[in-house]
Amino acid sequence: MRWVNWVWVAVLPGCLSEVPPIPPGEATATPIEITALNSPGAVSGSIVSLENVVVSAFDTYDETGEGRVGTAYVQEPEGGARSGIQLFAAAVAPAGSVLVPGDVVDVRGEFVLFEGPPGSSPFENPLPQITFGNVVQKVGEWAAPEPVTVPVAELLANGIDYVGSLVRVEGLTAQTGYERDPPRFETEEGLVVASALFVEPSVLPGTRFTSITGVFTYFYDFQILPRHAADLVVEPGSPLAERSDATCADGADNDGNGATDCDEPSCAGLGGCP
Ligand SMILES: [Ca+2]
Ligand SMILES: [Ca+2]
Repeated sequence: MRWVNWVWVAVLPGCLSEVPPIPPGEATATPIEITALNSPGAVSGSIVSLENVVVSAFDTYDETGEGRVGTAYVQEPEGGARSGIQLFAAAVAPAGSVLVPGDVVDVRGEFVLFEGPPGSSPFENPLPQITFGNVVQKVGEWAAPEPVTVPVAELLANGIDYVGSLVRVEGLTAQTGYERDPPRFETEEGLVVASALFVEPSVLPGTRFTSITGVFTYFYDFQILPRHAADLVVEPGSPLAERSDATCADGADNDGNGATDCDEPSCAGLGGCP
């Protein structure tokens, strides 16, 4: 019933909230599955289309101040290994639309195995993506994708199988803080947590996480990209600075110094504090 979706989009310009929900992965024959693009034999440079794939993340966070926004991450509704791919410089229609997790989209564009920035060392693991010139059309809304829980050892050993997918990793401890520069932190377990989509500056060396959820990707090393504060589940009692909207409004004395939220000098202007 694909035409129904297009009719709705056509008659409701600017009213995306009224796009009726459709079950992702169900409506029409799919020209290609993302799992096929993540399998050996996928041909870099081919023009592909995806139908009824689900948005897991959309980058609106400029971590370097250089305009690094606009990449969308989509996956097959069932999720899991090899189910996701990134849409570099996503050209979302209608122009200027912001995608959110759970948006259902059709995509047409050039599939490439990106081998690294021009003039730089080539990637050890070419990164599958749909690149410049893609067209991303929102066709519906569905539940936000659920992450697949993957042991950190499996992620580090077979990371390429999870690139583009929404994953959840349990039992991690920060080895460094989570800052803008460099835009990442590293864990004692060897996983890089990068701040391409979001930063939580209250992470400290020694902060323990019950779990971290995010899109998995590769840029010279494998990285998980949390999307918002809820993707970082901090183990109760673990050290955390109070210097973010989340930690300045949680009612907790996160760093144990006797000052809570707006009583903390470092919370000025954060989390609703004056
Ligand atoms: Ca607090
Ligand atoms: Ca405190």
